[in-house]
Amino acid sequence: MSNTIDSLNTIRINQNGYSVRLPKYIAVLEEKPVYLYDTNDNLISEYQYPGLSYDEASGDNVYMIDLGDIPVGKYTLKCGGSSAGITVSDKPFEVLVNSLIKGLYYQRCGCELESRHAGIFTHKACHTAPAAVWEDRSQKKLVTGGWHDAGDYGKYVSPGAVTVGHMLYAYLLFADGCSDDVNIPETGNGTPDILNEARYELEWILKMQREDGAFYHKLTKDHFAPFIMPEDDTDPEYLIAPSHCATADAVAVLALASRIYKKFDPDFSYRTLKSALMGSEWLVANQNFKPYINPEGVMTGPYGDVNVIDELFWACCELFATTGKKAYLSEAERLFINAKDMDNDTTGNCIFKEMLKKQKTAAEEFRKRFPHWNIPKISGLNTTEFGWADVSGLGALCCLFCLKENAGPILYGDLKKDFLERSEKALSCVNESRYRTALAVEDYVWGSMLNVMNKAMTMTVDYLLTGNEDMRNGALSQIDYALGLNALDLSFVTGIGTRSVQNPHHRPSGADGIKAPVPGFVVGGPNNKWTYPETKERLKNTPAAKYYIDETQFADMNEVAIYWNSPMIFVTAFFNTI
Ligand code: 9MR
Ligand code: ZN
Repeated sequence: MSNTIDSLNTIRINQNGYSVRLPKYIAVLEEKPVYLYDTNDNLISEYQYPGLSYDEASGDNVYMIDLGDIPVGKYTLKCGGSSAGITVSDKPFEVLVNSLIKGLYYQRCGCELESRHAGIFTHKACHTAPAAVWEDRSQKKLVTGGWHDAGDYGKYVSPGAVTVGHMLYAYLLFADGCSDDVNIPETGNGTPDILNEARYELEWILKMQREDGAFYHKLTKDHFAPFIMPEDDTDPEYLIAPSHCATADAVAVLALASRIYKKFDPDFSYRTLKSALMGSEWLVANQNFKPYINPEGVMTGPYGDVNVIDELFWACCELFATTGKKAYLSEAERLFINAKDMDNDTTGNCIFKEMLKKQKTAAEEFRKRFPHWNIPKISGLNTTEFGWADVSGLGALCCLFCLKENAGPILYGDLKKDFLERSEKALSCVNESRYRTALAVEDYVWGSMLNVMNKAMTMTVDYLLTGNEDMRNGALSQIDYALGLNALDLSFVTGIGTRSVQNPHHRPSGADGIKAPVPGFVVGGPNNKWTYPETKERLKNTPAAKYYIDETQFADMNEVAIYWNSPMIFVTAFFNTI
């Protein structure tokens, strides 16, 4: 046995259920028709067998159909010896948005999780001691709060900023889809809960700023904790090295926050803007860019990023949107243009000219030092990327939905064209997969779910711009994938679905003595690219889409992370408005 979760069921469904108003895709792995029955065992429909096709990523032979119009209710699908219960409902996405936001609440650090909010998943206040500055241990600062990043207890500025970015744009674009009451301590305070939860992280990001305006890259111990509860993890924590990428990400998200929170709390809005401006001044005055690498002796997540141009771009877009100062817009334009041709010095009068030069040198140096990282050459900003390393897409959202025509012909017209070209690629990826999964065979990396949700965000945005329903349905298929319509017959979201991940790499889930994992977490998903040797040993030549083990120790596939939850919040909030 190579994989502990091989499924014999030949019908694959969205285990959370289908919307009455949207396509209802299922996948079938048998050369037989499918029958739909109601709860009284009456046959409702028969779906012809259309022929199987070979799915390269999974090695499965499969066919997919849309069940079409079905009234709200519960049904059973049958095919050969397999059966699967499905639900069709009016609002299947609400529970998803809520539990994914609540998942972030469960990551809160520095406070107690009380049973009235956390149910059985309580813990005492954790990581409450002052942290020492790594380079000078005599300097200490109290920097509590924020979310634990993932299965570990580290807290990192860039991943946090990106996660909040997804949530704030979800609110900005789909306020009605961000259902409100998720039962967190702030519930009922007049601010929507998605913003309450995001603010918990923003308050921490504010504390990560040094007096000179720079932001520390991260706040972690020098090693990962064992599988203990967070309050038992009492070894010293450190404020580790300020970085350019962390600073630019913080500037961007704080500038964005300043606009969004203004009507709820003008003081907070002012604080975030002030901090963003201080950060941007530091960036202008300190252009000696060096990609972050862990200092000697630090073993926690690196989140190293060789390119800072996308972070600068996002920051300039948000600063312009918030302050209206033309200089930020011109700089964002120059960055957008220069990214198309980094080899020739088109930087002209760029404010960040020096920083871009340093980035070029650093990229060359890192390509030599770490050839296995496969650092690609920049050929234009990747306007459809929304991950922790490439944030160009967040800048694109600012241009497309906040600035619009005010962004001018380059950052509105050209950027939109670029975005729409890239989203066509996302859709063709969906159409090439027999499971309609937006991953090419080589895309099953550590955190493949980020690739899936990135593409889902991209197609959602394309639909908002064009009204193309193929794009909307492409995005929908990625939600289906995450919830069980996949080669593993497994929901990758804890607590959701009839066959969901049980043993995520998540310290509280492993240490709390409760059998069920903490609910509302998206795991990284199949990964046959950057795997542990023990994983290779177990899975050998298993196809990419099945390269997955639901066991705690396999962080390379089964870890959770805040920035895998948040793009799914964005997409499910959108579908919750339909
Ligand atoms: O999400 C990160 C992924 O893209 C990297 O390939 C991987 C290995 O460096 O690290 C992931 O991030 C982890 C971070 O370094 C530490 N906290 C847990 C994160 C999720 O696995
Ligand atoms: Zn903590």
